[in-house]
Amino acid sequence: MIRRVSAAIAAGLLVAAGLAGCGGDSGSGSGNDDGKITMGFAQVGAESGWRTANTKSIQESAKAAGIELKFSDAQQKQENQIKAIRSYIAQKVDVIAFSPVIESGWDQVLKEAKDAEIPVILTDRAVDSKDTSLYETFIGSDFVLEGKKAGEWLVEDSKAAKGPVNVIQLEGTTGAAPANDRKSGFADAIKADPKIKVVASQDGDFTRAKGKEVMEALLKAHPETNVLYAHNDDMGLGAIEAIEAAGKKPGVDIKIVTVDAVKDGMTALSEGKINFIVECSPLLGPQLMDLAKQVVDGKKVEKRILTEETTFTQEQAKAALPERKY
Ligand code: GZL
Repeated sequence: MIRRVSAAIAAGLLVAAGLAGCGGDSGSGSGNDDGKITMGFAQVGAESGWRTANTKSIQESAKAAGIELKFSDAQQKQENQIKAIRSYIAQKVDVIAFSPVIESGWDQVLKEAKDAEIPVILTDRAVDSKDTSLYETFIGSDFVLEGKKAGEWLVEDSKAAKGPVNVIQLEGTTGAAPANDRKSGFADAIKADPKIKVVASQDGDFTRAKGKEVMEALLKAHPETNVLYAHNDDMGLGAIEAIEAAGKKPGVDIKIVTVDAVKDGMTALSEGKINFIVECSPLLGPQLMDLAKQVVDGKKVEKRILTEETTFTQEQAKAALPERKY
């Protein structure tokens, strides 16, 4: 059964649980002597505005929940995440959480955590392990749906187009769940209109710098391009620099659709340099801490917890920006 919980509701739950829990112990969980839960979190890196906001949400929520957080930044390298998880096992933390930089290669270290009887929570990105007993739950977005939303917008927007709609796709990190799934969701959606064709698709590693570099090269090779689909705002923002350097108007000569809806992306959308953004919420901290308390107390939780998210047009971005937390 999939549970959909908005970050706001979970935050409320968390405060209530925190207040109820302070003074008392954390239940039958294996918390420290003082009943405080220790969490080891192995973060992907700091590659994008989304990741920075995600890290902030996790760190602030741990503090609010009275959970002691051990945190590591893997600079987008799987071997660093595996090292961090092993060190958390050695330190006998109560719970491990991480966002797998890529989907494969986790079974061995997850078995080591299971053998050490330390529950694992996946956040943000998924793993392709067949053995789902290796983790308690996966909390994060439906990336296929995000790609589908981006594709459906382009199909709608291309209805009036007379000629071909030639798309450059800037993919996220090769092997990462959001890259795989945003690509497949988009590809399925654009089948609805044969005018739409992906003329080039390349890994931009979810960063602005790489997005700009790849877009410069692809624009030279594909001058017929009139749409960019970037798997995150940061690559889209890097690509905007390349588009402008090529003397073209982003949002007009080349329409742009991205995923995330971080502040810089939403600002570009409000200025008409991006045309549509599919939201991917980084605010997973409150739900994560709520789940950590439950799994440490030995409670069963849903295997898949989806985060609620929406989409933004230019007008919606203008309205949302003043309140945007990240
Ligand atoms: C998606 C997350 C992705 C973001 C990127 O949940 O894993 O990684 O879309 C980030 O901005 O780098």
